[in-house]
Amino acid sequence: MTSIGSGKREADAPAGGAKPRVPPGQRVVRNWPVFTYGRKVPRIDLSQWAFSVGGLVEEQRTFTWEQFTSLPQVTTVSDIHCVTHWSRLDNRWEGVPASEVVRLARPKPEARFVMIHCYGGYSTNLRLDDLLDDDVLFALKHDGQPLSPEHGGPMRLVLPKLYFWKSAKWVRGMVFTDRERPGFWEMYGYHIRGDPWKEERHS
Ligand SMILES: Nc1nc2c(c(=O)[nH]1)N[C@H]1C(S)=C(S)[C@@H](COP(=O)(O)O)O[C@H]1N2
Ligand SMILES: [Mo]
Repeated sequence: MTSIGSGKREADAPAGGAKPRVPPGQRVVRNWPVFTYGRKVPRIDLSQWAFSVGGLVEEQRTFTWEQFTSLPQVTTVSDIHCVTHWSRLDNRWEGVPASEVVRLARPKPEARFVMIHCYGGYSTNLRLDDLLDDDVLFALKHDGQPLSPEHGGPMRLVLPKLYFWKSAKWVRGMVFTDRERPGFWEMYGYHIRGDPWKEERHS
């Protein structure tokens, strides 16, 4: 699992073959860049906001903002690794564990993949087992503040183990499938999985 509760350390590779803190080809930044394809920030009124879960599940559901924010929440601390070579360490996230949403949806046995859909049209594909890691959450807050609109507010996915393009902003839906289809960046040549430790940048 990726650095839940990890302390502050320098980016250098420790001696003796232990895993370095930062994946190959990454540079640590202190600020938090905004990366949005097309630069348009969707504005979603909370009274209109909805998150729907469908596809190969036993329980198709649509959560209103009140319903979603009433689900159990957790706090995690994890690192961001963007495929454009910047990393931001020790981000404190609060939100609903992805595993909780999956548990409520009860995927069918053949559902091994998920497509995440966003307000504004973005999408990204994931393996269900990657979504189920216990540091993966649908985040509502970052470093103690509600997520700002440009960083995906009111709610975004955070999946620290993969490059940050997988951490979809302004999530509005999740569809379970039995076959893997490419999402937005994956169709334009980004890697189908995107593990930063293996430098899975392009396909
Ligand atoms: N909906 C949506 N989610 C998105 C993107 C996007 O353009 N639209 N960009 C992705 C990319 S490429 C990155 S690096 C991160 C950037 O998140 P940030 O702007 O909060 O740093 O969001 C990811 N999630
Ligand atoms: Mo990115």
